[in-house]
Amino acid sequence: MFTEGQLYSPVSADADGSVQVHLGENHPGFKDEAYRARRNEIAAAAVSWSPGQPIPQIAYTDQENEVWRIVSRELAPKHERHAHSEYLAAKAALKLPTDRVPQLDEVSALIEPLTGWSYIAAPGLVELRQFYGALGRRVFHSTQYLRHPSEPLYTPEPDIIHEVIGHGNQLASPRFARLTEAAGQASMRLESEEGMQFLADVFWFSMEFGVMWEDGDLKAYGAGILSSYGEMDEYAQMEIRPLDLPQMGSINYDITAYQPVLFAAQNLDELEEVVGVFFDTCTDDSIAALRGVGTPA
Ligand code: TIH
Ligand code: FE2
Repeated sequence: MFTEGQLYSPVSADADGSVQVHLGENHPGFKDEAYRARRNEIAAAAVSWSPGQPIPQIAYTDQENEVWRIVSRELAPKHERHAHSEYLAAKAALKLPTDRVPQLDEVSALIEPLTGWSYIAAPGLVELRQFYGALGRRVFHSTQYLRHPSEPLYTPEPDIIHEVIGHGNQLASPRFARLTEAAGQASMRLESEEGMQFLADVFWFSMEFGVMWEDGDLKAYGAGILSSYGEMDEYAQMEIRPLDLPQMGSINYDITAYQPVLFAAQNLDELEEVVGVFFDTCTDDSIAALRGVGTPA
């Protein structure tokens, strides 16, 4: 469960159709009027979109494309050094543009032939059940805005760089795609809020912030590490624990800072055997047992 901060800035839509994104005081764009107006504009496109319509096209500005270029350029050598080979192979197969922000339907057209996933637009936070339910159908809800240009190396708030460079490259791997889909399908079996939260937390410490041993080195495969060139420099120095479902599903964490505790799989087979089998088989009852709150005998 996360105890500090909120992942996405809240979005509100008025009856007159105006959409507002409420950036917190600590957001680097809080005092930047032009950035705020742009966030409102991009959120409005997603708010007025509905399934079946063409994905909103965003005319990215030179400054936004520049942020994408800077982050792509900084991430490239760090991926080579620190990303797990499964992610690197998927990234090489996907071939995202590095010089400009892609449209979400372009991202879908690249991923679909590889693993069948597609991207749809989200204004910001998507309710847990809706987000995971879509994962179960191989659909990824993605924001379309970019992080503030003053802090390209890390943002606590997921942006299109995180969703596409982090998750998109990951979802281009059949094995990571399968794990993600299994998490989505698990959500449809769970009725309790506690079960749903536990699932989301196991997902956080695997597909978002997972690390894995490979040839004696600790590599990253989590999308949240792989979209931040700041966090890529730090993760290997954090406290590294072996995979442990009860811990992964219940420790408290702060989403606004580099993750100080990470869970490492021995290899991809172990990730599938522990986290994959959990996603494939979990029920409200099995999660209650993992949480140590099983029905008394
Ligand atoms: N911290 C990530 C980044 O800077 O790209 C974004 C996030 C991933 C998961 C939570 S926040
Ligand atoms: Fe994410």
